[in-house]
Amino acid sequence: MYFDFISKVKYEGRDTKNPFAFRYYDAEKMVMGKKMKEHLPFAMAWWHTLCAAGTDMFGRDTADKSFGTEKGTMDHAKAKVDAGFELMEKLGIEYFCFHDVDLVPEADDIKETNKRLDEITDYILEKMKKTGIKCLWGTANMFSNPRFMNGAGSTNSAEVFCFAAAQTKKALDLTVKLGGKGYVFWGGREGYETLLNTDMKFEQENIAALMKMAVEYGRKIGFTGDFYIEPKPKEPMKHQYDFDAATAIGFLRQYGLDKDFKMNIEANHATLAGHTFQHELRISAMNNMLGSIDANQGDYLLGWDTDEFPSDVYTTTLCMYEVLKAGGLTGGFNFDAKNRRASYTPEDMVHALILGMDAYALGLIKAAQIIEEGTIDQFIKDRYASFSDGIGKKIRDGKTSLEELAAYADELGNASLPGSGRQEYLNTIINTILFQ
Ligand code: XUL
Ligand code: CO
Repeated sequence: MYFDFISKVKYEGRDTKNPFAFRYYDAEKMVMGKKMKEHLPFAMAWWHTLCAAGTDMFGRDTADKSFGTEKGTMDHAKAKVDAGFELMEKLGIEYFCFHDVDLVPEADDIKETNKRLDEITDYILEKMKKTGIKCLWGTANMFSNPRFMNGAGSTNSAEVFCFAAAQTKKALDLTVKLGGKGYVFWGGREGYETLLNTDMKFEQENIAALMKMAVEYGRKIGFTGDFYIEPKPKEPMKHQYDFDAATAIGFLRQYGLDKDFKMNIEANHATLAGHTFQHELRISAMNNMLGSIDANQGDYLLGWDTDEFPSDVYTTTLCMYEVLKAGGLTGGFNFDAKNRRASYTPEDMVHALILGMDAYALGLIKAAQIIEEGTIDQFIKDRYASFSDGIGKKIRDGKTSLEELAAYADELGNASLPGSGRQEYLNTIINTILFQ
C-alpha cells in the first residue's frame, strides 16, 4: 500500500473541507440522461503518474517513485503496477493508458524487452481481472531511444524503421492482450529540424506506410478499436508533421487511412498550435473524427508542453460542450498531466487527479447547463437564418450559379449588414452560467 493516507475518495460536495474528497465528481449523478462516469471515462497516464519524478532541463528528480524498490528492475515495474492500481481504485478511475517502455525497463536487446513486456502484462491482466479496471489505449514510445533521433516512421534509416515497426507490432499485441479500446500514434519525432537535410514527402510517405501496416496487422490480430493520431505542432522537433487536427485529418485522407483513424486531442498541444482546445475538438468532431482526449492544460505564458493537470473550468466547460454536442467520445479522458516539480509527495499525486476529475465534472455540469439554457445554440441557429429559404436555401442546396447570384446582387444594388455577432452578450451568458 503506497497511498495509506486515503481510502476510497468520495464525493462530498463543494462545501467539504476534506482535501481528499471530490467536490463535483459524483460518479453516479445523472447529467443529460447519463451517469457522470459514463460521460467521463477517466484514464491514468502510466508515464506521468508512475514514471515521471520531476526531472527537468535544470534539475533531477524531486519525487520518489521507486515505490520501495530499486528503479530499473522488474520488481520496480511490478511495484508501479501495484501503486497504479491502488491509486486508480481509490479514485474510481476506470482506465489507464501506457507506452510500452513505461511498463518495463528497456533492455539493450529488443527480444529481452519484449520478454519483460510479456511478463508485466500478465501481472497487469491479473490486476485488471481483480479490479475491473480497463485499458483505454496503448502506444509505442518511438522517441526516447537514441535510434529514433530522426524519427520513427520518418527516419532516414531503414534499419531504424524496422525497429519502429517491431515496437508498433509489439505494442499492438499488448494493447489487444489488455483489451485496449484504442491505439495511439503521437508523432514524437516525426518531423524535422531543417529542410536542408530533409525530404519531407519521402518521410510522410513512410509514416503513412508504417500506419497502414499497423492497421493491417491490428485488424489481423483482432483489434477492433480506433487508431488515433495525437496532433502536436512542435516539441521535440521544431516542426512536427501532425501539426494540428486539420493537418492530421488531411494526411489521413491523402493516404486512405481515414476510416481506421480518429483524433486524440490534447489540450496543451492545441494551444501550442496557436488554437484553442475547443477549436481542435470542433475540427475533429465536424469530420466525425473526435475519438479521445488527453486532458491537461498548458500555460499561456510558456511556449512549451507543460502538461499541467486541468484546472481551468472555462476551458473544460467548452470542451464538454463540444463533447456533448458530438454525442460523446469513443475513447476517454486521459490525464496526460504531471504534478509540478515542487509538488512531489504522494498526497500531491492524489490532489492532482482529484483536481482534474473535479474540473471535468464541473465542466460537464456547466456545459449541460449551457445546452439546456439554450441561448447559445439558438443564437448560432438564428445567425444563419438567411440560408433557410429563398436565395440562401438555393445556395445551401447547390441549386444556383454565379450568374444567378450576381443578378440577385445587381437587383439589390447594396447588401444590408449581416446581423450583429453579439459576442459580448454571449460571453455574459457564459459567465452567468459558470458563476451562478
Ligand atoms: C507528448 C504526449 C505523449 C502522447 C503519447 O506530448 O502527449 O505522451 O500522449 O505518446
Ligand atoms: Co498526450
